[in-house]
Amino acid sequence: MTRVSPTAPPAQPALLCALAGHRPSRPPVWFMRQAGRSLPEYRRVREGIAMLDACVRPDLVAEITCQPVRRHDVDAAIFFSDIMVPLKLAGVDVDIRPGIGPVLAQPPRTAADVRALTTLAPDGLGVIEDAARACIAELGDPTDPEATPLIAFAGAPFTLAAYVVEGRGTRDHLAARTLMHADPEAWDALMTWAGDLAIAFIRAQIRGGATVAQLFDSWAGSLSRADYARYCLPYSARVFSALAADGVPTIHFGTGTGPFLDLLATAGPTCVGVDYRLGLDEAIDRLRAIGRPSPLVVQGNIDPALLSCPTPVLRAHARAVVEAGMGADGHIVNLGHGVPPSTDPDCLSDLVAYIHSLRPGKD
Ligand code: 1CP
Repeated sequence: MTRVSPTAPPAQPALLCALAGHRPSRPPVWFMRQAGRSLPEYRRVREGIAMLDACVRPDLVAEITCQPVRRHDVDAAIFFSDIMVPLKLAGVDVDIRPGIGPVLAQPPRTAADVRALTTLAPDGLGVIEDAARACIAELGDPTDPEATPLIAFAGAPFTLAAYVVEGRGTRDHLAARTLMHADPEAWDALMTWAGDLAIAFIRAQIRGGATVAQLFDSWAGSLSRADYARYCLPYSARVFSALAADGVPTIHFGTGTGPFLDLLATAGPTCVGVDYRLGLDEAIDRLRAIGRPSPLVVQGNIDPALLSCPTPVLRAHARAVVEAGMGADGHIVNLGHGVPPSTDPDCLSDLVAYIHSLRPGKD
């Protein structure tokens, strides 16, 4: 297959350059879950404000979104929100409890419950758009090559549906996996609805100025390849096809999805996020073999556990990840999952500076 020429990348932020399959002058890097619990300035501004209340305050969202950009010099901001926000805006009684995570007051128990739920549409997306616009006021106009791009995100249909059916995060998502087989019709309605919420939530962020979108399928790793292919992939593919029509480059990340990484690519994103369990070189080989995405753009996959290792150990690992990324057309450096809350923020700043100092392939 044709490889995209690494020469003469257009004048645009490093993140967008990599997403177009080019090699910017320095490797772009950002961290999943960079905005949040690892930062003392985050804990300070969130004091006494419930998570889902914080997500509908544009001033606070913009402040928290920009904190890691100011502190770490990362190449992208991720919109501060949560995958549960579109559910909340649709009127679902959901709360995010400290130390637990999302909890639904009344998870649907019958096919009729599912049907009633899927008639709900998000209301108040204007606040999300306003919040994204407030982020852009600090990050810079998206047409400016010096601006820091804002990444929109949403939970993928399966991860949203799993929370809805289970009522909270679980390890094996038993009830969700039961429903897809026991009542494929109810499952189809639930997944189509979850996809619509994801599209609406991301589009509101794009209207406010986000120029990239990432879909998080955090729980997809609990599925077999066959179940993912039949009961999840078509719904995620629908989200990517809607966003492609909007002309926004997209990233598809799933935790523990190494065994079916090719299917994540088949869903149609611009870039595939690789979690820390799979070697980046192996991931690239597998994606090359199927010719998707084209150009081949990957994101990842520094093991978050190494953030607590001595600096030389972390740097050697980060360097190996950057070198492995040279096998793709474009590479966005990131973690292979989110920043652990206990991470020393200085370690992240140091890691960004180190990655920016690397000229992959040269000494
Ligand atoms: O009070 C707090 O500080 C709550 C902690 C917190 C934060 C900071 C939650 C609750 N959500 C968030 C922000 C968040 N969540 C962001 C924006 C910030 C950033 O990434 O920098 C994003 C993208 C998410 C996405 C998210 N929420 C995912 C997908 C990503 C992943 O880590 O796999 C998932 C699964 C959630 C649900 C959720 N929300 C919060 C928690 C603690 C959880 C996970 C709970 C569980 O494991 O069941």
